[in-house]
Amino acid sequence: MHPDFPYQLYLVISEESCLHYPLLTVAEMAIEGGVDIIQLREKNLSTSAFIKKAEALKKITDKHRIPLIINDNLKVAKAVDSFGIHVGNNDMPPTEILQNWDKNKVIGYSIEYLEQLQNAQTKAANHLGISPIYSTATKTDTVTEWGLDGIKKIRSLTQKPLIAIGRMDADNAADVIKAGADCIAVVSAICSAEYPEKTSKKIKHQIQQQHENL
Ligand code: TZP
Ligand code: MG
Repeated sequence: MHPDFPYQLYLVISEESCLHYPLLTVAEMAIEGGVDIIQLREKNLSTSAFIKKAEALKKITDKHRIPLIINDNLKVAKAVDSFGIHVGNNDMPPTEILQNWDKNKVIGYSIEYLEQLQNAQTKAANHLGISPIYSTATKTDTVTEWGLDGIKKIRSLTQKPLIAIGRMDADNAADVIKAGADCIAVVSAICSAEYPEKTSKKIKHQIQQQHENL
């Protein structure tokens, strides 16, 4: 476990990705199964609807004492006083967030190109998403597939906490941790599962077992 990011299984959730139960139900089930940080990623909501959903989800994350991250909307993040925010390469840059939000807030930044590791945005971020490890139908506007070699490469170039995202599941989680990721972020494998709690438990078990082996 990375000392600056003590979370191993990161759920990235949207209403659209939840197939069998409403978002709040999936979130509760996933937490029961071992998810230890949650990001709300809603791409098609108005800011006011996004805030409403974030408020409802924050009640659950607060109850379970786990951090809530808001995807790509500083207004929403501020409105619900979330633990942090996650931004991509084409979103509000981390340097700007630093200037406009409390200094104790946590900023995640997605790495799509190796060159980003040298920029001021990576420096300003607290942790990095490696995006995507494998191509996925959940996000199609991506640049490359990092694969395990990409994780190893990025691991050799930065000490920051690394979160692997993109088609992560119980079958590939251990290899991704072994390659150098600190945490696994999941959308579909959990949100579209018939038993989100059971699936989360399985993935968490794979991650923990691999961390113990390292
Ligand atoms: N960023 C890179 S891949 C991705 C995001 C948000 C989606 C991952 O979704 P899934 O369903 O876990 O492959
Ligand atoms: Mg984005």
